[in-house]
Amino acid sequence: MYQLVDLKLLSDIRGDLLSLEQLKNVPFDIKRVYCLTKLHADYPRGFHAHRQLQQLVVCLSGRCRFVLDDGHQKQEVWLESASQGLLLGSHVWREMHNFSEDCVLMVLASDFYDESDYIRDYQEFLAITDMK
Ligand code: T46
Repeated sequence: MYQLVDLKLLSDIRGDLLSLEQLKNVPFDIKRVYCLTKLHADYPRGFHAHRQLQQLVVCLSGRCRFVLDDGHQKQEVWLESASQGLLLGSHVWREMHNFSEDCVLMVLASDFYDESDYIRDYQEFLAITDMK
């Protein structure tokens, strides 16, 4: 349903440097990068799946909890380090909860933004995963 990818931080006394390269430590061509900032614990996000999109989510600062669902089972993952990326493929319902005040998420995506790739209705998601 998901994979946690180890990402090497180049750390020294000056801080940490994280380098992400397509088809090296990111297993797809990167067409888009977006960031989620100024997040709030009271306002969970996500609540959708994607038909095709692959994404790698990196928590650059703070922490948050992902609830992932493949239509058959749910799993929970905390992201709290830039040294681990959460790899999400298609047909995984995702919810993001419990953002810390300093949480910053960076997401690398395999395609451009396309609203028609989203499944935002949970019943539709269940019907699609049931047919798979
Ligand atoms: C995902 C999770 C982890 C754009 O116009 N361009 C973009 O690249 C994105 C990502 C979103 N949008 C628009 C679509 C909505 O009108 O921005 C608005 C907020 O997006 P959304 O409600 O989908 O945001 P999240 O945080 O619930 O979900 C986002 C991604 O959309 C989604 O692909 O997997 O982060």
